[in-house]
Amino acid sequence: MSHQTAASAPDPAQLVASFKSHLAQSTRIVTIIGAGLSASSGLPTFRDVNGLWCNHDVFLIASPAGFRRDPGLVWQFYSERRRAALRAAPNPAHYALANLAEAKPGFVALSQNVDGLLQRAGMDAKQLKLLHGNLFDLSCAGNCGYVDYNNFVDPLCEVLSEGRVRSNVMGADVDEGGKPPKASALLFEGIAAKNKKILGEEKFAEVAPTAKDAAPLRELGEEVRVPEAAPELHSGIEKEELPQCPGCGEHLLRPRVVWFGEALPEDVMEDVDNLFKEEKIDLCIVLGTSSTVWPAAGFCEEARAKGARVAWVNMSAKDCKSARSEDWVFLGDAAVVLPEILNTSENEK
Ligand code: BV8
Ligand code: ZN
Repeated sequence: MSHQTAASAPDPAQLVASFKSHLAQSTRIVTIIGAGLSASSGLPTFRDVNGLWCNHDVFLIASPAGFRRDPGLVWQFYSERRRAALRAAPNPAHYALANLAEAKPGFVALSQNVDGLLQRAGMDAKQLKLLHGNLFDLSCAGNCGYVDYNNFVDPLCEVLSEGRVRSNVMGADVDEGGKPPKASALLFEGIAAKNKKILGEEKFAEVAPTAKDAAPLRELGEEVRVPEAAPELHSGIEKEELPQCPGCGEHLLRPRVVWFGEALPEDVMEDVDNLFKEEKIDLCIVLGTSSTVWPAAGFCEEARAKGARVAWVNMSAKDCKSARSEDWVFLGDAAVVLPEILNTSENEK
């Protein structure tokens, strides 16, 4: 773990000590949580997989439009993430936060994560605001009001059973080096479909693309996006094969998560607004997030406006975007950093 304030790199021990003494005096503490918290539990972040799943743009899949267009594909995406989260376990950072919440009644976690690991680490639900929903709650896609909380059934139906989903799942073939995923069969199909359309059947047969054709895509790194071709492809899963809403019997069930373009849960946003309306906030910990998705990306400045000192915990300095000289910046794995900086004597179980 390397520590620094934005300005100069003071002595690390001194930095941890100054953070711990401020933590000890703090009563109202807010932590803004992202996928980095669960990285050490083996769950890939959105960054790790380059924002791609089966070479589909995650932002397209995690959207109402994506669900209307191909609910089968979207359910494959979430079914895989449910399975991965069920198989994962909370890491020491989840427990350190649950302990802090128990020790500090004025602690609130604003989590963008939908994996359920903080709940499994025993964090009190009153102190945990799930900004983007929960993979294990299901609701009616037609909004008839039906909700199935804490549904841990896997697979939810035959068509979503393991192995029925295309070979590579979100981040499945990301090796530890964090290199972006290799071009999948889906991508090859996509390129093929595109070329067949452009060239026509006979000409295409001659020049069908090979793995070599897709190789350059991998080298391009971060800003790679799915080539036009892929969107044409369809999961081939019929609506009848997917989880149906038992409430109205007319619509599909959907994962009760917040998709891009959808508003955050009203009750949660009310709590968040009150949090930033009420009295002073002493400390804001920005944990394992790239601060790219709104409105969560704006909460740090709202906490700062309420007088909070800010501490950043992230693997990459680059993602401690609006860190200021007086902030604490702890660079490293959350599962290592948090237990160390949060274990002030009275917080110890
Ligand atoms: C809305 C649930 C309006 C589903 C998710 C203002 C400006 C620009 C755009 C917008 C704007 N306002 C709204 C938008 C649009 C959009 C948005 O923000 N787009 C972005 C892409 C620019 N926002 C929305 O659409 C929101 N809705 O605005 O509605 C509205 C209002 C009224 C009525 C109707 C509509 C809804 C956004 C929620 C989308 N759902 N998730 C699902 O999970 O599938 S977002 C999803 O992506 C996550 O929940 C999370 O929020 C985000 C990923 O971010 P991170 O968690 O930070 O993960 P990331 O991979 O990016 O980074 C990982 C970090 O961890 C890195 O920093 C890395 O360095 C670090 N790390 C890695 N390993 C470790 C580590 N750190 C420590 N230890 C480690 N081991
Ligand atoms: Zn319904």
